[in-house]
Amino acid sequence: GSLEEMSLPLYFGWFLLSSIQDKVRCTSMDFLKTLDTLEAFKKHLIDFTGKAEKEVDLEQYFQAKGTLHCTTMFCNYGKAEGAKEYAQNPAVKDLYGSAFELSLSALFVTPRTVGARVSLSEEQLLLWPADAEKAAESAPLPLGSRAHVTLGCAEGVEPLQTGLDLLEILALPNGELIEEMELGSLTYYGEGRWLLALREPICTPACFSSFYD
Ligand code: ACK
Repeated sequence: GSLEEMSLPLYFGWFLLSSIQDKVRCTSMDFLKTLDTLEAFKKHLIDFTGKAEKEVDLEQYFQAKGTLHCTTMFCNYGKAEGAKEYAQNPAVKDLYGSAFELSLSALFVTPRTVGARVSLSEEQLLLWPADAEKAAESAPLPLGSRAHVTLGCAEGVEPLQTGLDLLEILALPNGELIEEMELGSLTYYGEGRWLLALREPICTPACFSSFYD
């Protein structure tokens, strides 16, 4: 009935501890600041601006989107396909409210979004919907490939885009290794798509819970 549907959240996910959120935001800002100054980035500026001569301030270009989290299942209060089944999954019920440690293994930037890739453990994959990667237009990607934390979106872009951008990057066979930075190795995938594989993944405590607007 409709009352039952109402009790489903907007989404389920892991919510980063607030003290770590600041650390992650700082790391991402540092990365954007550095990327902005690289000659290799300037060479491809047109991907972001549409004009070769125009400058871009990446820190201003992206807007933060609420509390940092990694969405497992977007339920849209029960309107999304499979929402009810997900909420009834025994793993979801058992692990609801539990603490986890998430591993952020890469940062990525496109003209639309900036995000962190999340590498899920076997246990965390129990909470991952089987069809999350179906949105990829490429050949199927491994379960959990889409897992991410949205760090910011360009004007007019919805956070839904971040996971799609990540899938798009992961589906590309080979990027161009640009340089070894302090944080890790930076690869360019064309069309303004950049990925920094972190030398040391950022480990962050996170609570598996849900969000109602
Ligand atoms: O950054 P995100 O993972 O992308 O977190 C937000 C959250 O749900 C609330 O909007 C994500 N989201 C929105 N729509 C969808 C969708 N259709 N499929 C998967 N995730 C979605 C969004």
